[in-house]
Amino acid sequence: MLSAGIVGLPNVGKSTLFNAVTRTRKAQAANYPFCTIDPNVGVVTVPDSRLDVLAKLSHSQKVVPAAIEFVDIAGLVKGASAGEGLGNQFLSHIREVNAIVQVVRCFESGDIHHVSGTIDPVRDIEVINTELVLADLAALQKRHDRLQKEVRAGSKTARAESAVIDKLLPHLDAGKPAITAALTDDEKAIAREFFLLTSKPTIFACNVAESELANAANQPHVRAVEDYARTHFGSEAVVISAQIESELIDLTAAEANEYLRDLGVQESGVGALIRAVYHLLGLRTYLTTGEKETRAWTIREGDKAPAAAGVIHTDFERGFIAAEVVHYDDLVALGSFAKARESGKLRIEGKDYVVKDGDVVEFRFNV
Ligand SMILES: Nc1nc2c(ncn2[C@@H]2O[C@H](COP(=O)(O)OP(=O)(O)OP(=O)(O)O)[C@@H](O)[C@H]2O)c(=O)[nH]1
Ligand SMILES: [Mg+2]
Repeated sequence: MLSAGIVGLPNVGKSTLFNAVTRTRKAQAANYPFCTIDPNVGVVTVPDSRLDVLAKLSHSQKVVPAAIEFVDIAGLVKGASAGEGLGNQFLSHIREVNAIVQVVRCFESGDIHHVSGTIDPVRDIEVINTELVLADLAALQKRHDRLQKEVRAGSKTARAESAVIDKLLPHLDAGKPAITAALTDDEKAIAREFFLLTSKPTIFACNVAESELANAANQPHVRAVEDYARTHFGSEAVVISAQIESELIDLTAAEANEYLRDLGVQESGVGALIRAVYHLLGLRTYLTTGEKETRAWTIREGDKAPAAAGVIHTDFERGFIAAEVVHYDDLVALGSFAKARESGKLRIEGKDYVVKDGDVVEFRFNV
């Protein structure tokens, strides 16, 4: 299962957010830095309103949503790449995840200690990024030095690797994450093998005060983080109040909605965060539906029908014949499979078909 790591300075609300996202109290959240040492891991289902609609249409007995893993990682501080504050050990936990959710403190509170004393989200992001970049620089430099003997001996692969490193080093030296380096697809494939911390897709979670949640889009700290995410990472920021979200855990859905309405908020931010991470990981959902169950299956963007079938069972991929496909929007608009078939929206697709997010699929296979 693909995973997202929750990363940030100490005491910014990472464990609080982890508990909210996983709807548990598994992670200890407390008002002191380095409360978390060992990572907390939890599986999170991806909210998808399409599932209940399909389940109703098919009279399904159960619904199975998609899932991803969240990992709550210890706080990083300045100097982590050089081993400060258990730095190297924490960095290795980040290395194992597929994407990063960087939690940035945007809430003012005299009670909650901030390791740098003041609220300045962009400074905080730069502290974290500097450590990740420095760790990558050290790893690349070491790899570069190690490769030179093979390069001199005429190894083609060593030369290709070394050339990619030569491109990455000045980029990282300028403080930029590896993910924004201009590399060709071939170079990217080589760079993937370096397992760099800054090559992981990253989004930023602005942890705002509960009083600011309703009007967060205009909050200057949030604007600054959004701007930074766009210009430095080509990515986005989501707004969340970890504190409120963690208080919703014990409420029923109706109670939670009422509580949020009182705060002037439409929807809990956790659902939006989970969906954003799912997309950030390059994941897409196709659906199956029947009397037994309605289910979301996770594929990667660009996967073809046989690979998508293989997610259900390897036999489905090996014996793949065809896929009967109708898009969710068409199926719901028309109201039934029979109508979808009549109107030609239910098609038979072959092995080169690229499965789309929201396709409702039935596979034909032979084993
Ligand atoms: N007022 C307020 N307090 C918060 C918010 N989010 C977290 N806190 C508090 O901040 C403190 C630190 O929260 P944690 O979730 O433990 O922070 P962390 O980032 O996991 O900290 P480390 O594991 O030490 O790196 C706790 O006392 C939380 O209750 C928030 O949105 N508003
Ligand atoms: Mg923590």
